[in-house]
Amino acid sequence: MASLKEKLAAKIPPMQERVKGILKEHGEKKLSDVTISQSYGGVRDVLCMIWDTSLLDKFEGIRFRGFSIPELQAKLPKAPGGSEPLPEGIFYLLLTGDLPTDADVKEVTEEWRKRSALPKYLLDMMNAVPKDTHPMTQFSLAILQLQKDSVFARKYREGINKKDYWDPMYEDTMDLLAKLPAIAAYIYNRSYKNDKQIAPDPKLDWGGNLAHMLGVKDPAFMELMRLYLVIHSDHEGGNVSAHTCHLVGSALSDAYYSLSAAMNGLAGPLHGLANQEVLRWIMDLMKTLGGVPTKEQLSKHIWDTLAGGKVVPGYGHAVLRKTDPRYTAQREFALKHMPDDDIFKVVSMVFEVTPDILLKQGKAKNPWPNVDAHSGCLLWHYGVKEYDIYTVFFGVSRALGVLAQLIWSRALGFPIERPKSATTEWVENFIKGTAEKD
Ligand code: HAX
Repeated sequence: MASLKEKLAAKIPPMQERVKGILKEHGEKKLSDVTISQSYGGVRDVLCMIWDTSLLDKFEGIRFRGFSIPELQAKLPKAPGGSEPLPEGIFYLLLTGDLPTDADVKEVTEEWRKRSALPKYLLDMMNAVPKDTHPMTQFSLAILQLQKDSVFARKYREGINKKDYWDPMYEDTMDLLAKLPAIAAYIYNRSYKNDKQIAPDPKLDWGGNLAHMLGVKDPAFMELMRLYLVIHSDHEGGNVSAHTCHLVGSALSDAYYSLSAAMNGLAGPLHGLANQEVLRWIMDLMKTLGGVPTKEQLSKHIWDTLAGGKVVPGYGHAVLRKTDPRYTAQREFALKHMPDDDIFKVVSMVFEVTPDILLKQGKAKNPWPNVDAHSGCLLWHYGVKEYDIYTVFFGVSRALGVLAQLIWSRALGFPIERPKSATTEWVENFIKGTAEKD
């Protein structure tokens, strides 16, 4: 059986030819025009980058290499006795475009297990960081520290031919992904569990091991972490974490620099940090109102949030215009495993009440919940109650997608990114028809 790396190597030349052909025959065709509002307004809807691992439809939601979340739940291999897909399988799919077999997934689990030990220099650095440093800062620092061992950076120094860039990028990706669950668990146990670290279980898969190292014994939590790590893995290329990884990598910064930078973007409250913000907002609400609120109390709380000039965390999206299927997958998990949980009841009530209020307010283009509206309540239910850690789990998952694409970006020889900018004065002159063009 060919290894994952051999399969990938075989897929690269035909894909390079495909892209070369597109560029040769159709390179001058326009994908997008850009308006002044788009330039000032976060470049919304400007189709100008290539991201092969996944694609987002504003009404249907994400497809990973063409597969929806329910399709992945049906088709990706599972842990023995489990019913949720294994994250190793989504990585295999994102990287190769092929659905893996059980044996393919086993190979990835083995490969990551072999590379998973955290070096002493990393632990020394992590132990020097104040424990009350936000977990996302600790996570980004740890990834950056590992850059010392980048195969790509070493090979580049040694003068590697650019046609081979993908190979050391693959090695860095595998080394890094292998270590992320242990890094996340180390941060959690050090910051919140008196440094009581839990060794990985060599019999477990990547996601199961993260659950195990967090010290939660319930087998349903392992299933939750597997699902969580699959659904957060990729969301096409324009979101802040994916685009940051892509941009930094385009300077031939290695996987460590690129992912660490991506995590700093994920740590923003309008992006991945929204998952902790949702739970903080719900806990504040339950504390103020003494438990599960009535719909009237909840509506008032939402209106108060909006009146305070704040966003309702977990609602809205820059692309999506319907309920996020990642939200739906988590809701289904909750309905199956914890239908009577009080926080789940509140999350469900927020879902009933918020869209109408956002529509009435008339500002948000999408009043529906996104992925972050649900994840916190699931983690809390199984005892992971320190919500500042939640975005770290998102980061462990997001690494799967952005690094798979990073390997492809080097395989396809994507150049350094350098969009053109303008000054406001230039825009004013452009409107008057007097701007100089270069
Ligand atoms: N609550 C209140 N107001 C909201 C809102 C919400 N949930 N979502 C959007 N709006 C407001 C915007 O702040 C904006 O207001 P101003 O005109 O005063 O600036 C207006 O509605 C138009 O915004 P939009 O075009 O609908 O949304 P954007 O594309 O600019 O932003 C965001 C998309 C996701 C950042 C936005 O919906 C938001 O802030 N949501 C809450 C935070 C959140 O859940 N983030 C996670 C998103 C998913 C993700 O990336 N996960 O990692």
